[in-house]
Amino acid sequence: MGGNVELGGASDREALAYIGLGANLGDSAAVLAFAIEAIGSLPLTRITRRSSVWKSAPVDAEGPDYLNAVVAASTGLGAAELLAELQRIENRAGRKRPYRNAPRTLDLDLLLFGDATSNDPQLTLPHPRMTGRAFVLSPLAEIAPELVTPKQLAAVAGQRIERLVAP
Ligand code: PH2
Ligand code: MG
Ligand code: MG
Repeated sequence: MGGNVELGGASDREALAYIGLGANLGDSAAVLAFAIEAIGSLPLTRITRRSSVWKSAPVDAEGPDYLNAVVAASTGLGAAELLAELQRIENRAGRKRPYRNAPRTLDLDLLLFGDATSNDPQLTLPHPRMTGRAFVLSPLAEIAPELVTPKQLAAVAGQRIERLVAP
């Protein structure tokens, strides 16, 4: 009973997970709404906070502007289970993976899972690229300002992003 948050299986403890959402193919606003609903409907899981929808220029990627958001979810799932569920939701949204950073109907990235750290290439925690990206930091700062420093935000100030829709 108790102990640290498990990366593997469901535990008797809840973890607060932060999930980054991105989409730039098809009806991205509708897909983000679908994804937030689907995350909140996962077993043992509820959404505790959701950011606005932000529009951002592609970073290290091609195609149309992205819509991005971040949600916080309290979950009794383990990190690996949650990741598998997020990939199932991506697939339900028609996600294809023709090449790295290809335009996508839906991308769900596990950014943080409590205070867990992991070097597993399938699930690195915290997410290794989250701090370099305004499309993660701006919505994250909206719902968890204590997790983002002014210095981190200043470092990505050159990346074009605009807040679109209040939560
Ligand atoms: N996701 C990427 C690569 N580049 N750029 C923006 N603006 N938003 C994203 O969600 C995004 C990206 C890889 O997952
Ligand atoms: Mg991503
Ligand atoms: Mg991803």
